[in-house]
Amino acid sequence: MPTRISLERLNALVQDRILILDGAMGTMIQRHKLTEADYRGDRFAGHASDLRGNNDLLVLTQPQIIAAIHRKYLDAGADILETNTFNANAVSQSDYGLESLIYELNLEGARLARGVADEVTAEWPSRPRLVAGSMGPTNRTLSISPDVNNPAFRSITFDEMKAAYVDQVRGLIDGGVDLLLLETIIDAVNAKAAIVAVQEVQDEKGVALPLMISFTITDRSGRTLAGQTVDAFYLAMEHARPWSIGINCALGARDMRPYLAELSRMAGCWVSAYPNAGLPNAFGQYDEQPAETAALLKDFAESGFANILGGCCGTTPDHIRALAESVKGARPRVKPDAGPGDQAGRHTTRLSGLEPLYIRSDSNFQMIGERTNVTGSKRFARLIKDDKWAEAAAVAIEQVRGGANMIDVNMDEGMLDSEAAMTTFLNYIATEPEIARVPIMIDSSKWSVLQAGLKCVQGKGVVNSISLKEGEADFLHKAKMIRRYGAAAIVMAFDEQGQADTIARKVSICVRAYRLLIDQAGYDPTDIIFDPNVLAIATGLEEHNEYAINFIEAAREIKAACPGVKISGGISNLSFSFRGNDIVREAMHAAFLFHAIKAGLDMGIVNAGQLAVYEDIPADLLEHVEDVLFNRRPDATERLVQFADRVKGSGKKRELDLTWREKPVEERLSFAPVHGVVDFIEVDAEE
Ligand code: THG
Repeated sequence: MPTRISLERLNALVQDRILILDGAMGTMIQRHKLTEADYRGDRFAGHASDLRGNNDLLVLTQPQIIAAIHRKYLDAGADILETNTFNANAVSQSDYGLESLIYELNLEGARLARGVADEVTAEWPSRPRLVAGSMGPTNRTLSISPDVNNPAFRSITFDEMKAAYVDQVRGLIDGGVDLLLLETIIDAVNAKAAIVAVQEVQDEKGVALPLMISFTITDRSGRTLAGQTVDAFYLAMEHARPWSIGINCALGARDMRPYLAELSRMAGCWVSAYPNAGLPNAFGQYDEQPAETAALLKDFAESGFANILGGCCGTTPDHIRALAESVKGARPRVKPDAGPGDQAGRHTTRLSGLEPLYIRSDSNFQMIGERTNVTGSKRFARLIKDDKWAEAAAVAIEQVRGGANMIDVNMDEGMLDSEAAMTTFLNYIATEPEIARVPIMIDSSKWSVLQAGLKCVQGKGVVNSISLKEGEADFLHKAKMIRRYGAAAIVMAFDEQGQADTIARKVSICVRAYRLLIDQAGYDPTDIIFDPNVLAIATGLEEHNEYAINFIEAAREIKAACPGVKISGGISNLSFSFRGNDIVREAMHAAFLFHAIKAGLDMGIVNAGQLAVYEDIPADLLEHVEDVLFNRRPDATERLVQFADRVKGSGKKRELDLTWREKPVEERLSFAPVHGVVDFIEVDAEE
C-alpha cells in the first residue's frame, strides 16, 4: 500500500507555492487515434456494445498509453495528476453496460497514476507528486427535469446517484490517491450525493482524504447549469469542509475571471482553477495556445485568486509547462480572515437557494413563509391532495412576493404519502426560479420526510426540526445526518419530559442541545436555530397566560447563553384561539414580533404578505393585545375576546388599500419602506 501524503505536508506545500494540476486527458488520448479494437483490447473483444470513446476503460486495455500521458504532465511540471476516471461511475458506465467494472476501473486508474507519480517523486524526492482521484458529474442531474412538461420528474434519485459513486470512491482510495477531486459539477444536488458517498466510504475505511470540489459556470450569467450563483453554490458545499474549492472547464480562463475572483474572496479553504484552453471552435477544438493560457493563469496567480492552477479540455503538456513556468515564484492566495458574509462578532448564519441568504445577529427579521403547509393552510392541502402542483407552487410564489426570505414546506397529513409529496413539491419548485431563489425549510415531525426533503434541495436549507424528545442518541444521529446532507437545523425546546413551557426549561434544554451539537456533532453554532415554542395564549386556561412572556424571555437568555445561534418561532401558533378573526390575530402577531425581535428573535414562520405593522395597530386594540401578551391583568383574555367581537372581519388584502396614496409625498415616501410596498417608490421619489 503506497503511503499518501499527510495533510500537514500537503498544507505546507500549498502555502509554499501555487500547485500545478495536470491538463486534459481526452485531448492527449485523441492524438493516438485509437480504434474500436484498441479500446476493447483482448479482454473486451466480445463485449456486446461499442466501447470506442470510453476513455476510462483504457486504464485496463491500454494502460501504457495512460501512464505515458501522466508521465508527460509530470515532466511538464505538474504537481498533481488526475486519475483517468472522470466517467468511471455506475451511471456513466451504464451507457456501455460496464457498471460492474466501477471498482476495478477506479482501482487501476488510481494505481496507474500513483505508480507514475511515485516514480517521478523517487527521481526528485524534495518535490512530491500527488494523485487526485477524478470524479465527474455523471450525465444526469438531480435538480433539472429532462421533461419540460413534467417539472417534478427526475431521471435518477439521490440514493441511486450516491450509490453510483460509492464503488468509485472505494476504488480510488484503495488504489492509493492522495486527494479526491469532485469535478465539473453542474448541479449541487449531484455533488451532495457524491459527498455523502465519500463520507460513507471514508467511515467504512476509517480514513479521511482531503476533498477538492470544482464546479463549472456554463455561461456568462455566472451561474451553474442548475441555476446557482457562485456564492449560493459555495454555501451549499461548505458542510463538506473541502480542502479546496474551485472552477474548471466551461468558459476558459478569460471569462472565468470574475467568478473566480468572487469565489476567492469568500472561500475559507484553498482555491483552484483549471479552465479549458479557451472556447471551442466550430469543430469542437481548442485553439488557445500555451502562451495565452499561461498568461491568463498568471494573472489569476498575481491577483491572489488561486492556490492550485491547471488545465481542462484542450490543454496539453505544453500548456502545463508554460503555466508552471509563468507562475514560478508567484505567491499563493491567502485565505480570508472572515467567512463569507461575516463581519466581526456578527455570527453569520449562511443559507442558500439559487442565491445566498446571510443572516447576521444584526440583520432584519427574516420571514419564513408558512402557507406551503398542508396542516397550516386548507387551500394548500386541497391543492396537494388534488395533485395541482402548479397551483400549489403559486402559493410559494405568493409567499416570496409577500416578502418571505425562506419557504417552510410541510406535508404532514395522515391521508398523504408525505415523503412522496415532499419530494414532488420540492422538485417542482426547484424549477421555478422565483421560488428556488430562497432557501427551503423542510418541516416535518417525521424523520423519513425530513430525509426525503434533504435529498431534493440544491442550496443550504434548514431542517425543521429535531429535538431531545427521543433522547440524546437519536438527537445526535439526526443532527449528524443533517450536517452530512448540508443543512442547518431548527432545534425545538423539547426533551424526554416533553415540550418546555417555562423559561427555565426552554433555556436549559437549548443549552444542553447546544453543547451536544457543538461538542459531539461537529456543528458550527451559526447552523443552530433554536425554537423555544410559540404556544397559544388567551385560551381561557390560566396556565397559558405566561406563554408569550416565557418565549420572549427565553429567547433573550438562550441568545446570551449560546453564542452564535439564531432564534425562530412559529408565530401564528400564538393566536390559535382567535381563529377566524384575522384582524385580532394579525395585531397579536405584530405586537408579539415587535417585542420578541427586541429580545433576539431572528426569524419566524409567518404568513408572509399578511403581517401588520406594529405602529399601525389601533391604540385600543394594541392595549388589549398587549394586556394579554404580557399577562398584565387577570381579565385580559376576557376583555380581548369581547373587544375582538367588535373588530371581527378579514385583515386580508391590505395591500389593495391605496388610501395612503392620497397623502403628501413625504408621508408616502416614509410609508412605502415601512410597509414594504415598492411599486410607487420611483414616481414618489421623482415627485
Ligand atoms: N415551530 C416550528 N415549525 C412550525 C411551527 C412552530 N411549523 C408549523 C407551525 N408551527 C407554523 N406554521 C403555521 C402555519 C399556519 C398556521 C399556523 C402555523 C395557521 N393557519 C391557519 C389556521 O390554522 O387558522 C389556516 C387557515 C387556512 O386554512 O387558511 O394559523 O411553532 N419550528
